[in-house]
Amino acid sequence: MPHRTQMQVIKRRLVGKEGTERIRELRAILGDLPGYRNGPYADIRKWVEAQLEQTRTRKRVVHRDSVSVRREGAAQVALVGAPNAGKSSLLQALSDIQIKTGDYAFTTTRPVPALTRIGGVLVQLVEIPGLLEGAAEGRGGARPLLGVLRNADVILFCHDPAVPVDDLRAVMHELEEAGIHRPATIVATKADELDGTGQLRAAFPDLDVIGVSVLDEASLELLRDAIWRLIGLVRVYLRDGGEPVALQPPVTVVDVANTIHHELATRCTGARVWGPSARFPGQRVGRSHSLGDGDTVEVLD
Ligand SMILES: Nc1nc2c(ncn2[C@@H]2O[C@H](COP(=O)(O)OP(=O)(O)OP(=O)(O)O)[C@@H](O)[C@H]2O)c(=O)[nH]1
Ligand SMILES: [Mg+2]
Repeated sequence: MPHRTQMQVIKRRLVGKEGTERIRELRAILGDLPGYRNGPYADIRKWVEAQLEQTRTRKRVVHRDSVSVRREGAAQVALVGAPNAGKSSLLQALSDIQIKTGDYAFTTTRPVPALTRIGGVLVQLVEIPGLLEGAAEGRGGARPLLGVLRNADVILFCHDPAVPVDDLRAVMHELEEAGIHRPATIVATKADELDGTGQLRAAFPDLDVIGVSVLDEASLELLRDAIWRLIGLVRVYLRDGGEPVALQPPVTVVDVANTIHHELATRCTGARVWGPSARFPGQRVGRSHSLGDGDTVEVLD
């Protein structure tokens, strides 16, 4: 095979391959090459070896930065705040799954995901370790955490009112520097010890503040409601049961039918509705009726 063609074949073998897969392919290519010390084949060998080195470096870099969290559920909520603010405790208290916090005690650079249900809809919570200081300038190895935050739909700023509000300001400042703006609420944690809502409202007049204690189930329920409002999706329950659907507003009867089956969306004539958007329980509405959060529908065809 002429060496030019050989080069094309090699490049084609590498298309779309990254990381371990690319390394494996490059090794195989090296094995296939004739072992001339000079001439075009020696040049090709040199090129492949350089590629191998580059790919290895790239793989290491990607690895170091990959603290990413696989998205699950209808939305992702990031819990940020200074160390000891009570983030892990909140995550535990809100999630269905028991997280072994001990497992993460010394891996503080890793975000911790947990799933919770809010009104039946799965929502992912992610604790961001309190290491954000200097993150925007890439200090403290916290830069990848900003990447995780960029993926989040909403942010809960967690703050222990027993410590100065400047700690929270510092965290907010990092997000500001990084250009990360998300719908957010401040959670004044450990409310059983100290009611910090007044102090925090005064310090951050633009944000909602909610006092929460992990010992007080009612406060956790209010927090769930607040999170759902921040997320801003519309939950619709189906009359015959099953998982509720969560959609970006505005949500019509057709949108809901579409989540069940495309055909149903085409042929549906309307729905019967119970809940916030219905004038009375079981109201008959048309295809383009705009549904509200918490509605229950029976799609008619
Ligand atoms: N009284 C009371 N203590 C709490 C509450 N929430 C958390 N704590 C305590 O606050 C301390 C810190 O809680 P964590 O949940 O570990 O805080 P964190 O923000 O995850 O801390 P780091 O992961 O170290 O950044 C622990 O000793 C908790 O028991 C609460 O609602 N009430
Ligand atoms: Mg923690």
